[in-house]
Amino acid sequence: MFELNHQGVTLRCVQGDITRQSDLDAVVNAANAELRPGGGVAGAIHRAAGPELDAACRSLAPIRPGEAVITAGYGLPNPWVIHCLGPVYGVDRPSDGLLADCYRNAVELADREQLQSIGFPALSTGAFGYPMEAAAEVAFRTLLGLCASLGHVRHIRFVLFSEADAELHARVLRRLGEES
Ligand code: AR6
Repeated sequence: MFELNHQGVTLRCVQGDITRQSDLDAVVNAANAELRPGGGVAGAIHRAAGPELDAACRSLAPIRPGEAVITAGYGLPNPWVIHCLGPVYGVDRPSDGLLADCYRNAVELADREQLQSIGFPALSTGAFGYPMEAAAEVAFRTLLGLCASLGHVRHIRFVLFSEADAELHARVLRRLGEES
């Protein structure tokens, strides 16, 4: 676990499962364009949330790379889910700009909804093939740059599936935090 406080916002990296973060107002889904259950994070979120989530998603789909939409959490322990479509690395271009859009749009949507806490998986780093360290740099640069403008969001948690990914994120966050 690593935590950094930046302009009144706490950024934290933990190893864990995004569907088991019961103290967060919202978790982010690494969605597909149709917002359907799939593999990885999307499969886990839809399994935990139940069929009501799939039904709620139909009227919101399709979404474009970089876009974020919000639904209730249904069977999840969180009241809200923010669904983001990350870029397929090297195919949806510019991949870094579209990945930054995901983080910006998700956290600004949470802020508009007056949510205080949000949890992210490492968007695009599974089926969509984005290299983990480069993705972490984009994520943290984007979020650190937004902290000063957030009125409600106070806690941003990165939930990484493996200990190695959590350590990598902690290292990148520490470095970028020192630079900013
Ligand atoms: N909690 C936290 N992290 C997880 C979990 C979990 N339960 N499960 C996987 N990860 P991915 P993408 C990590 O593939 O690359 C889906 O099929 C995983 O190790 O879920 O944005 C959708 O339907 C990886 O580091 O998302 C889309 O079609 C990261 O979460 C497509 O995959 C993201 O992996 C989206 O691909």
